[in-house]
Amino acid sequence: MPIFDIDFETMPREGLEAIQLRRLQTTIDRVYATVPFYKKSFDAAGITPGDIQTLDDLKHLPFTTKQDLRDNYPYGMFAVPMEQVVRIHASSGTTGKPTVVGYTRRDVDTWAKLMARSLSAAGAGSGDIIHNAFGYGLFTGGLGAHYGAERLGASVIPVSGGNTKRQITIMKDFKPTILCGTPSYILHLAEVADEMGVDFKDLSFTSGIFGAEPWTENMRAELEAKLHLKAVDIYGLSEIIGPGVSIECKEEQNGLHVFEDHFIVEIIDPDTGKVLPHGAEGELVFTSITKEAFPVIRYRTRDISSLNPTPCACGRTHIRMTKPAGRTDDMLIIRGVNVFPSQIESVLMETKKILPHYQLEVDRKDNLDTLTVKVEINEGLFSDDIKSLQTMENQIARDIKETLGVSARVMLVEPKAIQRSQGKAVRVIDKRNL
Ligand code: DLL
Repeated sequence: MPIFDIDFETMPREGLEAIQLRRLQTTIDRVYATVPFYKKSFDAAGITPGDIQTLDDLKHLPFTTKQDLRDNYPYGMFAVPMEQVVRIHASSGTTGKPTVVGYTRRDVDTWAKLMARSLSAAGAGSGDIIHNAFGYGLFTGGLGAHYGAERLGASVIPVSGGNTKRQITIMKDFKPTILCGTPSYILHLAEVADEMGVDFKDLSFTSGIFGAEPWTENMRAELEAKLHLKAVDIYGLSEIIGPGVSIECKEEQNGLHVFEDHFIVEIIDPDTGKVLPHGAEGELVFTSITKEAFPVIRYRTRDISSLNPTPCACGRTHIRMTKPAGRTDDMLIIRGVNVFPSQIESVLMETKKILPHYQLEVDRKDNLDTLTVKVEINEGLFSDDIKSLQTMENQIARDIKETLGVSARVMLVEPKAIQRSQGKAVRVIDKRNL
């Protein structure tokens, strides 16, 4: 399959690392001179820009955290004057203030190129019509994919999220070939298509580019079967650039290539901050090495993944990160057992009779955390007698216990009982602090 930026994406590691070092050093010099936060944090760590002589020296630099960005809200981390900033986005900010990020004209251009690479990795080319159901607005998904599609020369339909019935009509009439959106919203699209009597088999999609939230291999299988397309995972975050940090290639669908000529990726132990070797699971940390307005040094994402340096069938030499299982702050600790919502999703999706719409409720009773898993079942089953529903609930609870070691109460609910998302799904309701 053609590679959009063939010279950079398939560059031998030695050349790639030489570029990384040069770009890293330039970025470090620049942030030290222009962003008071970095000058202060490097000084406090006793490091000067001149100390960064090799890529390995990166590990001596202090981390940047979400809290640091909040402390400098809204523009304190910008490395250029506002006159050079042409775009502002913000992260969803589920807790506290959102993180505000800025782009210069060159940053927007870099981002468009990285998203063109991403779409191309998913099999898209200039002849494709891209149905972009990522939300437009402060969220980076919509505009990120939009600019990438235009850069690729494809035709983009800027539908955004919501207005779901109309989206189905557009899919039928405009014949888009590539579908972009969050997996939970795409699942909802599939559900509405079903209700409208539209079969994806009769639509024109070949690839789906899904991301912005964790989703499991089981969910991939379900979406691919329902939508008759190949689904690839796309990952990114506002603080680094938005979508376009990494993506799976359609050939392998196995790990997301990080665009390493623009971002240096590390995996660290979230407790000690120590850099972990390839293959080990830990927290993703990124350093942007080409950003002008909002460069970040060793930004702690709180996302859990691991790195795989083995060569890929697609020809790209950029390292692959495994599908993120979730965020450290989304991890539930139920009676001492750690569990990510996506692990529960995996177990649920093994049960054929239930629908992949679910929500987890965490509460505290008698000083112990409790977990309730609400999951929808299909119409036919819901009219079954109470006893057989209870049997099924118990069976799923047993499966969860056996697979994850966590005790949960399972509640089967009727179709549509769980609110549908237009963007990122709300998977966990935490009632402990209400
Ligand atoms: O979600 C950017 C994006 C848009 C990525 C469209 C992919 C597609 P934020 O709103 O800042 O940016 O949220 C970033 O979402 O730290 C992860 O926790 C999560 N996330 C993003 N992509 C994935 C993914 C966009 N593929 C946060 N798998 C990140 C798992 C993901 N989690």
